[in-house]
This record gives sequence, structure tokens and C-alpha cells, in this order.
Amino acid sequence: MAGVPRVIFTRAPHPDTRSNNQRKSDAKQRPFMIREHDARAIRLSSLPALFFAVAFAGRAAWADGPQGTPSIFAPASTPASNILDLSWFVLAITGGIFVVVGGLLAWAIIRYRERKTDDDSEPAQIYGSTQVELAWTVIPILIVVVLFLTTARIIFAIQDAPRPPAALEVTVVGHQFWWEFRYPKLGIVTANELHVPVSSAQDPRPTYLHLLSADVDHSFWAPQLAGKTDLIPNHPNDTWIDPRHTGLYVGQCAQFCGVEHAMMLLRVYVDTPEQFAAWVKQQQQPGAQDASVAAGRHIFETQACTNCHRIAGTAAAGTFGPDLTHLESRATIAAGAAMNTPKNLHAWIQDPDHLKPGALMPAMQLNDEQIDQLVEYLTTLH
Ligand code: HEC
Ligand SMILES: [Cu+2]
Repeated sequence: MAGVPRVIFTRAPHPDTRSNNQRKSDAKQRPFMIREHDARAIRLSSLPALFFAVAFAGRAAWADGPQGTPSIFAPASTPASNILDLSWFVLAITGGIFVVVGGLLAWAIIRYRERKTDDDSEPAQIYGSTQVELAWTVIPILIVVVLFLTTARIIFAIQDAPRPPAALEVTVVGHQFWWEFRYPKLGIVTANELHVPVSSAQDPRPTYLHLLSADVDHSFWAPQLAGKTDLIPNHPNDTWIDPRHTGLYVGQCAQFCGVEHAMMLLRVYVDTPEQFAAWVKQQQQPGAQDASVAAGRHIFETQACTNCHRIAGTAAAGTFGPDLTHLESRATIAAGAAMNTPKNLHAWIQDPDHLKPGALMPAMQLNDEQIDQLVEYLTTLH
């Protein structure tokens, strides 16, 4: 048997062979990650911590954001308010059941506990009480019917709300892993940051969202504005919001849509009517043509960038990635994975995967000088 090589099985090294300290210092070198999306909760590992992580997930994830926590308990739009009212109603009923059942259980445990005076005989056995059996069958059925009817009423009230003629229409397209927002009547296309006007009782200006998907199932969720609604391929869905206060409302894709699902964040900016009109006017302009950044524009136009990105007013007309015509009007890039700064744009173009592992934009193998020129061009796209 001399010449036969022996097969030795060794355990393959873990793909991430960095030491813990190395990993920590690597993490520190990523200042471009924005803190508001810092998934601090994941680092907590003990059980009580897990409880708090779940209870305060929103708080932990968004604590440093300009908007603070997107709490479902602070609705700012009719569908979100209706859902919260329904939740309180369901909580009251189920809380009542909990108190009755828990109370009876505690009473039975205390009242019939083992006593020193007990003899060991069995108590009288009772079989087949029609009244008791009817009661514990009929009452739960009635409770479930009430819960069903109230829930159905809220669902239909939201779905069938009459659409005023002044309503703004936006088509939302879910992509792995970013949001496309189209305003068909205004001729605007943008990404990840939705702008809508504020709505009031005197001047109702709801926004109707027509939800589509370019690839897989996604779910549009801005907790303070409306319930989750899925974006399903070949099955358009609709929802609406009528935000009552101006400001920034954050949200996130709420359906597991692939590896980078967690970094498919979204922002809804609720503007005053004047701010909104100004935003619309600016978005309708073609991309800026600044002669001083012609070198960067040349690189953009001669690389594959144009196959995936559109910049109105240039030959770039790709639709696989976000429209970049007014990139600089957005606060974040890559669906909230990083703030929109020249440094982060550089890091992104150099290696999208480093900022957002699993992102569907390839690293284009450009040198630093080319990337600098590209970034100079991109930062003129106001
Ligand atoms: C194969 C298609 C593809 C190519 C080629 C491509 N991109 Fe992208 N790009 C994407 C996709 C997809 C995203 C969105 C990624 C995400 O958020 O998950 C993106 C995002 C971006 C963003 C962030 C936009 C935003 O608002 O979030 C910038 C900036 C960008 N690309 C620039 C470039 C430049 C510059 C080039 C050429 C050097 C390029 N891209 C080449 C697909 C592409
Ligand atoms: Cu998604």
C-alpha cells in the first residue's frame, strides 16, 4: 500500500480569519457607515438584551437619526392612525382575556393548593356540563368574529378611501436593494428618498403609491405613515399616505428580498407645499453640465455606468440602477447604506460591496484618479 497517498481531512479555516481585535479595528475604519443604521442590537447576545433588542429595535436602529425612532405609536398619517387604533382595540380585548384567564389560573392555584389537612382522596369527578362547554366554545367564537370584523373594517376603510383629484401619484418600484420612485404626471424619477407634500384637513393632499417590483418580493414600510404593503412581481399593489406634519420619516423594506435586504432603507420627506413645488421644479431639470468636470463626465459616459444609470440630458439612460440626474439632492446613497459625501461616493464606486455587501453594482476597477474625477462630476448633479 506504500504508494497510495493517505487522504487527510483537515478542517477548512473559517472564511473570516481575522482576530476579534482586527475585526473591531476594521469596523472602526468604516466611518462612512451612518450611525443611524448601526445595528447595535445584533451585538447584544444575552436573553434580556434580546428582549430589549426586540422591544426597542426601532429605537436602537434609528437612535442617532435626524428623525429619531420611527415609532408605530406616533402615527403621522391616517392609515397609520387607523392601524394604531385597531391595535389598541385588539390589545384591550386580548389583554382582558389575559387578565381573566391569568386571574382564574392564579385563583385556582392558590385556592386549591396542597394543604396539610388534605386527605389523599380524589375530588368528585364531573363530566359533560353542556353549559360550560357551550360557554367556552361560543364566547371565543364571538371574540374572534368581533376581531375579524373590526380588522376587515379597517382594511377596507384604508383600501377604499376615496382618492381626491388633487392626490399625488407615485409609482414605487422595488429593486434588489433600493427603491425607485416615479412621479408619472410630473416626469420625475428618483431613488430611495421620496418627497411628498404635507396634507391637512383644509387642504387634503394625500399621496397614492402604486407598488411594483423589478425582481422579487419587497415590502414598503414607513411605520409612522402606513402599514406594510408588499411589492410583488406582476401583481401591482396600492397604498396611500396623508402625512399631517412636515419632516423626515424613515422606513425600510420589510420583506426579506435577498442578502442586502437589511440595507434597503427608505426616507420619506414631507415638505410644505412651497418646498414640494421647489423640489419638483428642480427635479424636472436635466442633469447639470458643468464644463469644469468634463473629464469625470467623459469617464462616466465611456464606462458601463451608462448601461445601468440614467442622467437626464446625457446619453446615460440605464434603468438597472438608481437615476443619478439629481444625485446631490439626496442625503444618502445606496438606499441609506451611507451618507452622500464625496468620500463615501469614492468608496462606493471603488467597491460597492465594501459599503453594502451583496449590492448589485459591480466594482468597476477604476484607478483613484478616475474615481476622483467621477466623484467631482457626480457632486455637480444637484
Ligand atoms: C451593472 C449595473 C451597474 C453599473 C455598471 C454601475 N452601477 Fe452604479 N448602481 C447600480 C445599482 C444596482 C445601484 C444601487 C445599489 C444599491 O443601493 O443596492 C447603484 C448605485 C450607484 C450609486 C448610488 C446612487 C444612489 O442614489 O443610491 C452611484 C453614485 C453609482 N451607482 C455610480 C456608478 C458609477 C459612477 C458607475 C460607473 C463607474 C456605476 N455606478 C456603474 C448598478 C450599476
Ligand atoms: Cu426589499
